[in-house]
Amino acid sequence: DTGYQLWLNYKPVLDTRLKRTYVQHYSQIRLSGSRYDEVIADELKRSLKAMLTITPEFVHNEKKGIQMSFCADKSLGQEGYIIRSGKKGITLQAYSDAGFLYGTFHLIRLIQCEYSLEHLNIRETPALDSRQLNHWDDLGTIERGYAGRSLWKWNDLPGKIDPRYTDYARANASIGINGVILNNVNADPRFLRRDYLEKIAVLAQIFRKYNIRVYLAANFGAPMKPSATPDVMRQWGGVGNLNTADPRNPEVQKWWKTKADEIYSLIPDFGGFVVKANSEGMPGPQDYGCTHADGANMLARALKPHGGIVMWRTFVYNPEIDKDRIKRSYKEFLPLDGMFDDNVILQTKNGALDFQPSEPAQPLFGSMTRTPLMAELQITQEYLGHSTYLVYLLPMWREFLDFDTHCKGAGSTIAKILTGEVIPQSYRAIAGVANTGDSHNWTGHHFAQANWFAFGRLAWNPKLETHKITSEWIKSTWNCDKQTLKVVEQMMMPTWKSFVCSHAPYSIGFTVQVKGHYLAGFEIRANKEWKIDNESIGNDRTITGSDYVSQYFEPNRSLFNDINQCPELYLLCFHRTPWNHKMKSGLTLREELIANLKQGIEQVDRNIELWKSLRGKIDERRFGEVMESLATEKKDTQAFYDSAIHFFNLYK
Ligand code: BDP
Repeated sequence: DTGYQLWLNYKPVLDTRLKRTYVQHYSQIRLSGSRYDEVIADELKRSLKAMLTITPEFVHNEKKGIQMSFCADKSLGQEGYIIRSGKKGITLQAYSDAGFLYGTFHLIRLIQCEYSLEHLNIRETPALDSRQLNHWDDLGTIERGYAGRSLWKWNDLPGKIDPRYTDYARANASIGINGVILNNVNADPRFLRRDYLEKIAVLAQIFRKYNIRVYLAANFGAPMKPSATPDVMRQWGGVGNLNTADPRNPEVQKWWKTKADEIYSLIPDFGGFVVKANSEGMPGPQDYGCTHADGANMLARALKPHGGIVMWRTFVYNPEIDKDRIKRSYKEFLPLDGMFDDNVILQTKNGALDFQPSEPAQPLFGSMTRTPLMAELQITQEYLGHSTYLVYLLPMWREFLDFDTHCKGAGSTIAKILTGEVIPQSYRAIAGVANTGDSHNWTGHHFAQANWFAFGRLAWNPKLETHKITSEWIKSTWNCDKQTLKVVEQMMMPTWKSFVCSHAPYSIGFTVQVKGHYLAGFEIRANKEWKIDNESIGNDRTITGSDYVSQYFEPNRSLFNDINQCPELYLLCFHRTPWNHKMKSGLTLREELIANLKQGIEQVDRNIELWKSLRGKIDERRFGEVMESLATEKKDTQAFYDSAIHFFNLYK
């Protein structure tokens, strides 16, 4: 077993009683006549053959087995479905075509997870409309990608089609992902060139079969001719013929309009653009004295006639805005609230710093009330051990989604903000920076597949229980054996916390080397990005410090401001804390921090033992590969620990 099948690793059902019931129900299937019938039938044939050794019969009128049909329940929307079981069999109903696609994967999951078919009464609608994977792919390589090269074979497209594109789409559809941004936010303008658009159209055609829309990251400087492009874009050059990308310039506006028309002529359901502008050297409207809103609106107007959207990123940290980097994005974007066109949505990272192992939630969530905000999470483990470490990210995302902003009183969690329950959202969306590549198992580490899976399931339903997501991943990826389930879950669940404790404790900020973001870089980061000396450690962001706390609503502001009430997970983000500060554990900060640094090593040691206990229960290849990853993780985590201990011991 190579891991290529991901969680669509259809295995024979071993329990004979269960198998009999499944066979009874799944042998005859009446399709609904939806646009997705072909892929639905394909997936059912493939999965039922592998799991039940049957080939289902697709019938027309029979009233037994599985019956799929349209229903009049409008509240199911574009993608929702109902599954019920009764005496006559199982019904799958939907109001719109895509409901059958997602409902089918649910039906398959019932078998994969060996659920009972009795009294099924399932009603599912996605809490977020747009659930996207952001690929940070360049033309071949992947920025912050740790699982090989890009999945998109640009040299082969449009003529030669890798079967992997379909498998990628199947995997995504099975967890509810319905949007794919094909390229890096540090966008190479060439993706907007005709020859690339033709290649992209082929991918769009494959993905469309699985209800997945294609989007592109657009470079704001694209309309310029190569000789006119500013220094920051020298590495690429524009792909247009203009001397400027000024959003007020009619020629520029026309260029984008024509480009949008061209894209839609090739890809009628194109989703839109994601844009990283005036951030880390990328060109943007501020180069011409215009605001982010001016820039976003100009692009939005080009897409508007076609129904496309602009996802404008808020990841900016212009040093002129504030001395404290963490405050800059909020300060730049909040004054623009209400100035964006109605097809612009701001894409905001979970934290205000940058995808750190732990961070308090970005205070823009809840603060922007007249502009839709979508969350950007990072599935690829840029700051969390790349694809070497086993770190399960679901607990981290849970922490973020459950973060109570208090923007409209207690219970104004980020999850509820995203779903529009707190502030109306005209677009409800979430994106995850993909961790895929062309390695045989897609994600490098077999366990990193779980992060892709969990992201999709969470995007569909941010309230879905952690244990449910985790156990379903384990059962459908590995097997349904009780011990496997228990042991694998035991391995996964503590890893985020142990990683935080051992690599970036109490939300201190960056701790890794500037290049690579993997090896320890305490010396380089400390004093430049955070403070440490013999008395104390951490950043003073209280009211008397940088006053970052004031970007939060009460009571968070006061809680975070008070060293004795601030959640310890965020302590060093908000407080310059004396080493002898008493922690809840009764230990001093120094004692606890030092003791906790060992958690990484202890966790990997425990995981090695736990994994060994599964020998024989897991196929040999994956067993061995995970063992190898754990061994490397052990070595690297030890090296990290040695650097950390050495560093912290300099201050006492
Ligand atoms: C940082 C990454 C960098 C990305 C940037 C972004 O190191 O590769 O380009 O975020 O999100 O975390 O724009």
